[in-house]
Amino acid sequence: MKGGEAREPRIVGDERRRAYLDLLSDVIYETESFFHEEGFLQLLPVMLGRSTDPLGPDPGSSVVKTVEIDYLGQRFYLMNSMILHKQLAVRDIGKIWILSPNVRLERPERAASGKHLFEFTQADFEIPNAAGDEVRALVERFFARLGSRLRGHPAFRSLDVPPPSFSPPWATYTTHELEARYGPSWEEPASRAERQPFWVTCHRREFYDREDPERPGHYRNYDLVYPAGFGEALSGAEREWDPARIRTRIGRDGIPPAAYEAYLEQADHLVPSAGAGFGIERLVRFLVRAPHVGDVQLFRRVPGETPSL
Ligand code: ASN
Repeated sequence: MKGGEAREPRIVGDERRRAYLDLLSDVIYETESFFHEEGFLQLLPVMLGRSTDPLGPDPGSSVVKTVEIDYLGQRFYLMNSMILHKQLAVRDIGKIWILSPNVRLERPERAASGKHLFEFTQADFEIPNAAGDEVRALVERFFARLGSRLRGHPAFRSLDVPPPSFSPPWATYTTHELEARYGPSWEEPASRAERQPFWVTCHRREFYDREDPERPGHYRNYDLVYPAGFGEALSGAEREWDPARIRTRIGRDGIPPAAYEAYLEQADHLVPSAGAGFGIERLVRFLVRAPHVGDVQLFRRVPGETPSL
């Protein structure tokens, strides 16, 4: 750089991105204070585990691979999510939550969705002996409180974006209803059609989501979807805790049991629980109406892009 030339704020970029980061910081603060007020114990994240979330079968998931690391003769996996650790932790601790960094090596085509990152942070929580209704009510309280706390945030004025106005309780649909209305790729059209976030229940996916014992083929899980085309906000479920059923589901999903040996060894000690996780970056992207979720990251982690550092 020649002397006297104006230095561009190369990492932050422009004023818009600075406003995104200001809001992000306050979203983290409000998330932390909400979970503390609700009596959750905050745990520090785990990044390497002997088992991690398989992220499938789930039509929404497209990871190329789970990162494996061999260290001192042991095999570790980089966290896709801390779901399995959450399930073990709730038994002894009670209500827990974690700001959990997740690495998900998505296919490059996923960049076009506007909502996929190969590294992001989720607010991940779990409640022992809870039902899905309790979790959904908690999430609605979170959004209502967040909306009122952030309404006067200067970022909305400087970005010329309307401040959030969340008015739960929100509509609930089943995946079957949405598939019938919009076809198998229902998420985007359904999200575009709604003005408030909405719940979608009954997805066929990972072994840790509970299958309804009274209605096989139906699942006691739920996603929250943002309106205006912003797509999935949160995913969660009542959990499967019966070790025999977990083994059957792992077999049915064609997942190599060796990657779940450590988890299965402890599966006899699982207790019923329910929880969920929501991506912090997706939440901020929705609040500021950013074109891509990577825009709210200081160091973008968009599939197929080369990061600055
Ligand atoms: N955090 C999610 C849950 O609690 C799992 C995930 O991120 N895949 O269900």
